[in-house]
Formats: sequence, structure tokens, C-alpha cells
Amino acid sequence: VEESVLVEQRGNVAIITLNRPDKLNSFNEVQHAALRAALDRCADDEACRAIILTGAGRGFCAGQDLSDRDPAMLGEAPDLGRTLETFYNPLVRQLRALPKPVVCAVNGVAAGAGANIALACDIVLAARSAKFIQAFSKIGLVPDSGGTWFLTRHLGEARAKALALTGDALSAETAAEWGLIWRAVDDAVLMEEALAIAGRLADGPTHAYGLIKQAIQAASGNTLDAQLDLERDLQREAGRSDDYREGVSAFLEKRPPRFTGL
Ligand code: T3D
Repeated sequence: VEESVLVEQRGNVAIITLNRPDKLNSFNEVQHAALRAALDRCADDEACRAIILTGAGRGFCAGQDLSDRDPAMLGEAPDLGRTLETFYNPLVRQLRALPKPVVCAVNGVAAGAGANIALACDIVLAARSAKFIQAFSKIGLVPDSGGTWFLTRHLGEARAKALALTGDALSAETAAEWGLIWRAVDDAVLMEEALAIAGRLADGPTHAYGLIKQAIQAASGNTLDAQLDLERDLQREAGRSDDYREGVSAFLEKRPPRFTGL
């Protein structure tokens, strides 16, 4: 049986690939479990210091596998609140809480929960041909997996509402212009660019990166006062790391630092 998630280790970078290309890598329960397990392994593995999440084939991810939701097969309506609680919400929380940077390489269409799982990653790069589609309203659903939160925070209510209500596709270039993602790049160089960023991060002070991620994620929900306190606490922790000592020594000795993530 083909694995629904592939993991390849390249140096200190783990490349996690959603691998159900015939269904545009849409999620069934097996793929959910495989992705969660792969992320858990990377979180625990000291040799993994940055992650790339991407999709096999021409799409990134088309959200929920709708063949598992066929009303003719199911009879009564499934409890979608329960599937969010069991599968999608823990995945989004896991990506945000992971103390290692996650680069998403959106290789093609990202629709429904697939779009929002991409937005839950730390740095989102997209192939110029990729599109982001809040497909939910087309089937009578509400954006989930953090979509209403990410869209509203990054774009404001006007654009968030229009995207969510219409379900219209947003091109990678517009997504980058609007500040929804980091960059749109030529399709041919997507993985090269993702590997360059992830490789650079993996050689960096990865413990500090985990703290930076925590600080930035907390910022928009905090007052300035609360955020200053958080920065104080995180800086105290960063200041005790080997990487801080190494960073300062390397600067003073005019040599490149050798960070270990400790
Ligand atoms: O249910 C719960 O637990 C609640 C949680 C919900 C989370 C959600 O994500 S709900 C939203 C679900 N996703 C969608 O509604 C998107 C459905 N897909 C599409 O609208 C289109 O496929 C795309 C716009 C993404 C891409 O269009 P296109 O024309 O490039 O490709 P295509 O021909 O539609 O798809 C290619 C194949 O993938 C096709 O199979 P076939 O005909 O070649 O055998 C298509 O059926 C399959 N596919 C695409 N998306 C899904 C899918 N199969 C199952 N589920 C999918 N979501």
C-alpha cells in the first residue's frame, strides 16, 4: 500500500510530502494520522531542525477527502465538529506549537482545510501556478482549520469575508502581495527555494527560532505590556543558550557561527 505521507531527511531538514496525488492529497483519517506521526517524530528528533511540508503531484492539498463524506453512503449527517476536534484542530495546534520552523512549499492548489493548513506553517512559499481556495462555502461549510483567524489577521475583514463567502481562487502572487504568504516563486524553483530557506534555518539557532515563533504568534492577541513581558521571559531563556554564547563569540572573533540548536 502506498504511504499517504512520505518523509525524507536531507541533512537537518525533514521533507514531509502529502502523498495521495490522485485525490489532490486531500485528507482521510490515514493521512491525518501519518502526518501527525511524522510531525511528532521530527519534533523529537534532534537531527531534524527544520521541516518542509509539501504535496506530491500537481496539488498541495484539497482539504477533506469528500469521498469519505458521500451522503449516499453515510445515511445520516456526520458530526463535522467532532472531526475538527479529532483531526484538523490538533494538526493546526501541532504545527503552531512545534518548536522548529515549518516551511510550507505550496506546489499547487491548496483548497479548503488544505489552504488553511498551509497558512498554519511558519513560512509559506508558493509556486506561481498555485492557488488558495476557501472552497468551504461551495459545499455549504464554514472555513475551518484556522482559516477565519488567519485570513482575518493577515488580510482584514473585507478580504477575508469576500474570499470565504465567494470561495474564489486567490493566486499565489496576489496572496504574496496581500501579505497572506511569504513569497510566490517560479514553479521550477519552488523546492530549491524551500530547501534553501529550510537549510539556512536548520543551520541556525533553532532553539531561538522556537522562541521567536512563540513570541510572534502571541503578539496579535497581547497588549504591548503583555508582549514586553513575554519578550523579557523568552529573551531570558535565549540568553542562557549555547547558541547565544556562540553567536556573540563568533561576532567578536569575526568568524561564521556554528549553531547547534542548544
Ligand atoms: O468533513 C469534515 O471533516 C470537516 C472538515 C472539512 C475540511 C474541508 O477541507 S471541507 C472542503 C473540502 N474540499 C473541497 O471542497 C475542494 C474540492 N475540490 C475542488 O474543488 C477541486 O478539486 C479543486 C479546486 C481543489 C481542484 O480542481 P481541479 O479542476 O484542478 O482538479 P479536479 O479535477 O477537481 O480534481 C482532481 C481529482 O482529485 C479528481 O478526481 P478524478 O475525477 O480525477 O478521479 C477529484 O475528484 C479529486 N479531488 C479533488 N479534491 C478532492 C478530491 N477527491 C476527494 N476529496 C477532495 N476534496
